[in-house]
Order: sequence, then structure tokens, then C-alpha cells
Amino acid sequence: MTVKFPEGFLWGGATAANQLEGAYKEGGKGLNLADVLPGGKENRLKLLSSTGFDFEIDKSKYTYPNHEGIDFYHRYKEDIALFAEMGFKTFRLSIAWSRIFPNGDELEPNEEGLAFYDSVFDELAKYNIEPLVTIAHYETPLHLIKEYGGWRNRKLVEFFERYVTVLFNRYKDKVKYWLTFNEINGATHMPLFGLGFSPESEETRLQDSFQGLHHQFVASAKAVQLGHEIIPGSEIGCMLIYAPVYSFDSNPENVLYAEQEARIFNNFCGDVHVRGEYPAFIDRYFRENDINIEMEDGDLELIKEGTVDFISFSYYMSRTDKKNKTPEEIGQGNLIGGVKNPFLEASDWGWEIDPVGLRIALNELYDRYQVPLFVVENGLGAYDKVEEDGSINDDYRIDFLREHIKAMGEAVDDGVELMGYTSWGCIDLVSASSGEMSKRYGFIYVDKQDDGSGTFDRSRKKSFYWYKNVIDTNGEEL
Ligand code: BGP
Repeated sequence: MTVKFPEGFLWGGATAANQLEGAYKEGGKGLNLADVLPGGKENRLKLLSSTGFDFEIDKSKYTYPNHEGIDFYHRYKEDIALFAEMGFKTFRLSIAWSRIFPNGDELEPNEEGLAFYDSVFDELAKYNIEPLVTIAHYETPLHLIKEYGGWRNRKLVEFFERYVTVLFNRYKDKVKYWLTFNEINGATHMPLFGLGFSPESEETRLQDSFQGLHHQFVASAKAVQLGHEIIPGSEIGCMLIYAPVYSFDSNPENVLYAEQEARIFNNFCGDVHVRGEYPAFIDRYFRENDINIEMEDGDLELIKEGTVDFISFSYYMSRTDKKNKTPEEIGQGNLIGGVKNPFLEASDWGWEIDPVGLRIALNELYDRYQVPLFVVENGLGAYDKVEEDGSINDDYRIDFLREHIKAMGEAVDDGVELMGYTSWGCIDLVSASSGEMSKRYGFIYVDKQDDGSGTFDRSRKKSFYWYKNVIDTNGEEL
């Protein structure tokens, strides 16, 4: 079947400031979460999922790859020219909050930080590439983490409101598409990333995470209202990490378990963002887990009035699960849990590859909400080999993307309203969960290695030419 995508479909690529900009102390930028995260699979994952994270930079023990990123801060013109060569219609990037408010709680923004993004947006405009801007992507200012305890603290709602007001006023003529909190529903798994705090203990993890999420719901609703007011015609979406949950088998107990897990993980945040209400099913979950959310008068009204215009989401994998897991089965599943699916192959990082799951995800989301959808992250993290002649033959990446784009085409044919597709890490960048450079996603290779060596030179992989043709033909030639 030839897949057909709508006219004006937004093809492009996605990134986040902390993973590519580097220049972590330049332009008046303050430190943020990513600046204290060490590099390396073992170190980073262990610390991310532990309790009581120590927020000091200790260069005698660890490396800090995000400090340099891929030096986009100084090389954005070259990079944007390469995106344009592929024919990008859109480019997803995030704004580093601590470039705009170095500590997060100042009253006045940092002009140098604002000017940097002006230049990036102007460069994109030269090539008619529409920016898609994530306002918060795992880069809470460190001061807000240390002094306020991150999003557990209600004060962050006020600081965030000041931050977004500055962004909307400054970039109102340059940016139409905005996303509030990256992968907001990942918060309970790794609160440090999205909520900017490390749980004190396993006992407080859920209570603090859901309280932090409530503050983000209020902040997001406020941002939607402000965005619509300040930028007429703007479109503001939420951003979820979405993984359909399959029951391991047809045992009704397992089917029920999978369904309940899906509701809490996949649906809860979307329900609040899109329907503007806490869903009925969450009451029992809160009761059984001893979770009590402190709310202020007016919060629920605000959430009701500040619903998003569209849903964006990342899709990397599905999750297969069962109620009672044996000790051997635990840890055999994906990053987000579950058990091994016997029908699926996995990437070198153990992420199960499931293009059909993307079609399922799109249909589940559209059936539930009937709002436009946007796939803003998807891709294969893989080791690449540079041949002697400099070429990089990443057929495995092409295969992965081809199958996922086909699945999206099927979903469009199923009736799903889809705005666009930005594959993750369109240019190699630092991995979020492992802090490695060697986990590469790009169409563009960056000569930067895990040990910090490399020239930062950019080169085109085989997938670069393949994706260019996909965009040229609006997805007809895969
Ligand atoms: C998402 C994040 C990204 C990103 C991607 C790939 O969860 O939003 O920031 O990096 O996953 O993950 P990783 O970099 O760990 O391979």
C-alpha cells in the first residue's frame, strides 16, 4: 500500500536544548538539571532512578557530556542549513529555561539568552522551517531544584508563568507551535527529569510526583491561556510519552492489569490536559496509594479553561505486562517496565521495536480525544560505523523509520488526524537516559565520542538522503 499524508504535513526532526546546545556557561546561562547529570549508561541511569540525588558537579568522578552537547550554540547555522537541505518543514527544539532566567526566580530575563533564540528562529525562517518549541524539556534551573525542591513547590507555577509570558511576548511573531512539558506522564518513573526533584524515599515518590504534576497541570493551563491571548492563532499542545500496554496473555487478570496500567500511565495526564478534568478512575488510585493532592481555589476551573489544542507524543516502544511477574521476568522489559514480548526484537539498548504499536497508539489517542495528534519523537538509538571513505550506511535506521512511517500512514487511513512527524535526534546528540554520544539517532553524524574526543564535524548519513526523499514525496516513497 502507498501511504498518503495530508497536504502541509509537518515533516521534520526533534531535539532538546540541553542535549545539543552545549555552551553551558555562556551567554549568561545558569546551571540546570542536565548540567549536573553525569555521562555513561551505568552512572546516569542508576542516579536518575535512585533516591537522594547529589546535585554537585564532581569532575573527578564523572564526565558531563551535556556541557558541550554538540555545540549547536555556535554551529546552529550550519545545522539548520542541513535540515533545510533535507527539506524540513518544522524543527522541534526546546528553550533552556536557565538561558532566559538563569536562576529561575528572577524578575527580569537575561537578554543574551533571548537574543540567542531570536537568531535561531530567524535562521529557521530563512528556510521556511516552522519552529516547534518545547517550553520545558528536562532542564529545570538548578537553583529551583536546590532551593525550592523542584515542582513539588507551588512557587514554580509563578516562576513558570513569568517565563512563558516572556517567551510568548518576545517570540510572538516567530513561533506558532508550542509544547508545554516534555513527556509529562514520565514524571512518576523519573521525577528528576520532568519534576526536578529526586525522591527522598520510595515512600514519598508517588505523593510528591502527583503533587508536582498538579502544579504542572495548573502551569500548563495558564500557559495555554496566556499563549492564546498573546499570540492569536497559536497552537499549544501537551507532550506525552505514549506506550500502548499489551497484556502478556489472555488471562483476564492480566488483561485487566494491563488496562489499569495503561490508564494511569498513558491516559491520566492526557485526560487532564485535553478534557480539563481529573478522570474518575484516579480517585481510587489516589486512595489506595495514600496520595492527597493539595489544590488551591480556582485550580480546577483554570485546568478546565486551559485545555490544549493538540496532543503531541513520543513513541519508542510498546510495553507488555502481566500481574504477577517472577523475579526473572522483572527487568526483562523496556525502560518503562513490563516483561519481554516474545514477538518483538529489541535495539542495542533493549528498547523493543514495534511499529504496529505506533498505529495502535495513534488510534487509541484519537478514539479517546478526537483532537489533532503530532508524533514529535520516534527513532532508533544505534551504534554507527564511519567507513574509511567517510560514509555511514545506517540501513537499520532507515528500516526502523520506514516501518514506523508506514504505520502512521495506516493510522491516517484509519481516520486519525495527524499534524506531523519529527523524528528524534535528527542530528546526533547526547542521550537523555544514558548520557552517551554513541547512542545515535541522527540523519547527521557528529564527530563527538563518549570519551569527549572529536572535532564536532557534521556529515550526512545514508538516512539523510533517504529522509530527504521521504519529505520530497510527502511520504509516498519510503
Ligand atoms: C525521550 C526524551 C528525549 C530523548 C529520547 C530518547 O524520552 O524526551 O529527550 O533523548 O527520549 O531517549 P535516549 O536519549 O535516552 O535514548
